[in-house]
Amino acid sequence: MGRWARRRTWLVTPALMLAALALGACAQHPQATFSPAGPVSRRELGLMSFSLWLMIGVFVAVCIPLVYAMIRFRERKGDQGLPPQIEGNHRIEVVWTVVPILICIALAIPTIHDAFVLASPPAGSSPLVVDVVGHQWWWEFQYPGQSIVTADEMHIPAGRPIELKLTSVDVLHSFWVPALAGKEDTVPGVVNTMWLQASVPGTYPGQCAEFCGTSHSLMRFDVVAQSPAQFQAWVTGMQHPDVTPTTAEAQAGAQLFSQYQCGICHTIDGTAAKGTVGPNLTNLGERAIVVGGSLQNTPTDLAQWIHDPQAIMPDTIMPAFSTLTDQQLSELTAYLEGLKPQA
Ligand code: HEC
Ligand SMILES: [Cu+2]
Repeated sequence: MGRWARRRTWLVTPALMLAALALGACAQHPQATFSPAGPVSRRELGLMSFSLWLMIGVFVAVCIPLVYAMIRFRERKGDQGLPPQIEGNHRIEVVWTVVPILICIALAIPTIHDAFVLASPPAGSSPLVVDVVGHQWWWEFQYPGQSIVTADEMHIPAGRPIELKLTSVDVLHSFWVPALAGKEDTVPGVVNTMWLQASVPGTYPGQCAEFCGTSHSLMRFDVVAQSPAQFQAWVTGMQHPDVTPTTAEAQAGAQLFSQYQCGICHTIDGTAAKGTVGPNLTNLGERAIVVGGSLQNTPTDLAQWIHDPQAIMPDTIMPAFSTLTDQQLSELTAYLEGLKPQA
């Protein structure tokens, strides 16, 4: 590389980096640690910002004397031999030993304090317990107190601590809702715990944060925080599903569902379908997303999924039902979209 080319690289690289930073700051990022939406993530961000500012302080405090020394004590024409050596200067040795120790203590105190605060929900609060199960490549949410099992969308009441007990049925996954809390691994045979809370109702996107195989990047979910009354309505609806098809088309779909034995893998509460290998489809018609948000909950998307799941989620264990005709697919999806709570 010639001298000019090298100089150009020096100019272009930082310019590109600055541009990337500036552009990165433009968009809205709901899935970002920097927009905390609950007490846990807010505390975590506080700790992160505190460390960051402290580090920036250290960086500046080191750079200023460094640059000063480089200029002030640079080699000049006529200099002879080495300048005076100060090795073993006690005062300087003490300063640069004690100051870093103080910095470490300043970092350790809030870190340890917050680690204890975040270890369990606040004393005296009555957290809602949700069991989270990671599967390749979808999330299952069980509400042991309410006898509810669902997938893709974790409904929670806003303003109340949620205690999560996390595990996995296959490989390591990591449960992460950046706006609400830090990550927690899910490990087969082990139950890890964490808690989170959403301050206000809203939909907070989450993502598996541990590489877990082919479709890892598609292993997404939503946390749907609702007002306590809305959440209670959701609970009641999940406990009282209406599984009677209302149209002839949906009726035919219900028959296809049992004929093709979808119930080997799927449960629909209130029917003979009791499989636990795949997501529980109770009240599926109520969900905004399916397949972790890779699809919208529309008849077209559902039909596409049943016809060829591999095209959407490579290596999923859901088999393709490619022999179903378009007519049969719309019957099946009419049945599934009709799965709603009792009116
Ligand atoms: C061998 C087990 C198996 C069988 C049989 C099976 N599925 Fe699935 N199904 C799955 C798995 C696993 C998933 C989750 C895929 C993912 O998101 O990673 C799934 C996902 C789905 C979803 C999306 C659910 C959600 O929560 O996002 C629908 C709808 C669905 N299956 C319908 C059917 C229908 C209809 C049939 C029968 C025609 C069927 N499945 C047969 C395993 C199965
Ligand atoms: Cu995963």
